[in-house]
This record gives sequence, C-alpha cells and structure tokens, in this order.
Amino acid sequence: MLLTTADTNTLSPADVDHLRALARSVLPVARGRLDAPLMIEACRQAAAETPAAFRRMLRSFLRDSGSRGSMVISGLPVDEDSLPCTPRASTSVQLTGTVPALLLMLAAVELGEPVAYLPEKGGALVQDVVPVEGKEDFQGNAGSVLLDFHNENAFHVHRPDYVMLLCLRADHERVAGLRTSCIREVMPFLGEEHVAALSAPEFVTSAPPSFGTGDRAAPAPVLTGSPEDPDMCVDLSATEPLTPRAGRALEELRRLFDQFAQTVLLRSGDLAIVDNRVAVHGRTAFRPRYDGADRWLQRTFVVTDFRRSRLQRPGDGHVIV
Ligand SMILES: O=C(O)CCC(=O)C(=O)O
Ligand SMILES: [Fe+2]
Repeated sequence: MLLTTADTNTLSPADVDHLRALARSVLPVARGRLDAPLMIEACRQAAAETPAAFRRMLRSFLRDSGSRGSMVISGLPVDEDSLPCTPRASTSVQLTGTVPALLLMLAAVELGEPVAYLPEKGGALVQDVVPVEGKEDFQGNAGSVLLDFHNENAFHVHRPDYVMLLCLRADHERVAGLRTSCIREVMPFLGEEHVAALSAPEFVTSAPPSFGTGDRAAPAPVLTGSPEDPDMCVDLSATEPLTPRAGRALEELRRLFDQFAQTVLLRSGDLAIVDNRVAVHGRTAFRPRYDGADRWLQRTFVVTDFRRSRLQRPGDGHVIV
C-alpha cells in the first residue's frame, strides 16, 4: 500500500486554538441547529475570521486542486478523549452543532455552500460515516470491505463539487485508508481509444445503495470538458458500460485508478477534501468491532454554484430533493 503524506497541510498550535474558539462561538446560534439559515449565516461570518493559513489552504485548493485532486488539513481541534461512543446506526447524522461538525461547516462555507440529498440520511448537512453491523459487505460508507472508487453521487446532476471527510476516530488497527485517484494523473496513460470511449455517452450510473431509490442517470460520458484537463464522473460499482469498448475502457480506468491510488490513514483531526470533479475516492477494508470505539468520520458535501440546483432546493434551502 502506498502511503503518502504529501499534500498534507498542518496548522500551527495558535491557529488550532483560534479555530476551536471560533467553532465554539457559533455553537449557541439557532440552538445549535446546523441546517438553520441563521446558523449557516453565522458560520459564513465566522469563516471570515478563521486563521489566514486555514483560509489560504482552502482558497488555493478551490482555485486548483492539483494533480491529486485532494488534500488533507491535519491537526484540527477534535478532542478525541472527550468524544462520545462512535455511533452504530447507518442513519446516524449530526443535526446540532459540535466542534467537529462546525469545523466542517466553516470549511464548507469557505469553499461554497454545504448541501445534502434528501433520500440520503434525511438530507443532514453533517453525516456520520461509521461501520454498521450486518452491512460489512455494503458498497457504501456503512461497509467495511474495500469500497470501490467512485465520484460521490455520480448519478446525480447536482453531485457535489467537494466531499469533505473529517476524522474523529481512526479504526482500531489503523488500517482503514481513504483512497483517492485523480484523472489528472491517469490521463497521460489512457490510450486514445479508451479516451474516445470514455468521452462518449455510453455509460449509465445508478444511485448508490445509500439512496435506496434505484434512480438511474441518462447515458452519459465519463470524461467531459477540456481534453487537456477533463472532468470525470464514474462509480466503479454503479456505472454500467453500454458498449464493448465502454466496458474495456472502464476496466482500464479501474487498473489505472489502482496504479495511481493514494491511500491516507486519516487520524483524529485530519480533514480530507476531495475535488469530486477530477478525483474518485474509496476506502481500504478494515475490521470493525462495534464496541463504541470504531472508525468515525463526519462528512459534508459542498457545491460551488448553488444557484444551479435551485429547482431542486425548495425554499432555497441546502437540501436537494
Ligand atoms: O470511509 C471512507 O474513508 C470514505 C467513505 C466514502 O466514500 C464516503 O463517505 O463518501
Ligand atoms: Fe464516497
């Protein structure tokens, strides 16, 4: 397994204290309700006061997510010793503020707007990513077998631009790795015939099992936009090729994703941000114990163009229906 610490940014102890204080300062707003418009506005105001180094990291990633399309900011103020037990239900979400949940919200409003999808965990803006007993083989974040590479919600026209994962607690054996792979690294090694197939509308992607809706997108290409630096949209466990050449191209993509995969063992306080337009992500297998001390991430999605999804966001809220 290739482990890398490149693209990891660390904040100074003074900046960490500053961020903790800011997150705490918004806790009482709207009785802590994360989806309240007042709370989101308070986060936006607080985000303007985050340490300059934190803002700079997010801003430069927003401008250019680099050859890997992902980054980690490490050492955020997650107080591992005073965390409650890791939740055990697949429906587990954070509806009211805690310091970790507010750190996600502060980063989200700096990058764009936080969004969630109504069929997935009720549209909560901060969702728990935890292993769930009986769902070990699930191709979703409740599972603990290898999770295939995917663009998040690849089937959805308003899929997120960024996926943020904040680690509260690592797995017992410290083997669960967030895997990412970026089309920018893969592209030079894709043969012309595969690029042609991936650029044709010969792929159908279904909703992930976490949606429970069975929705399917219209046939679409995997690669769109600039041939120099394309966008990518694929889910290796939910995208079906419609032609033989599309099937061969998907297999080659799978091989290259593995070859260029970067695996990060997230530690408590690490915030991973994946640019969902150019990078896929997944996770290595691990062994949960369901003892209250299992791996626990919190996740928030971000879109940069909020207006574009307005038709599917009743009341101009942050939940896409
Ligand atoms: O567990 C992980 O590291 C990633 C899970 C995942 O793909 C997600 O929550 O979107
Ligand atoms: Fe995911």
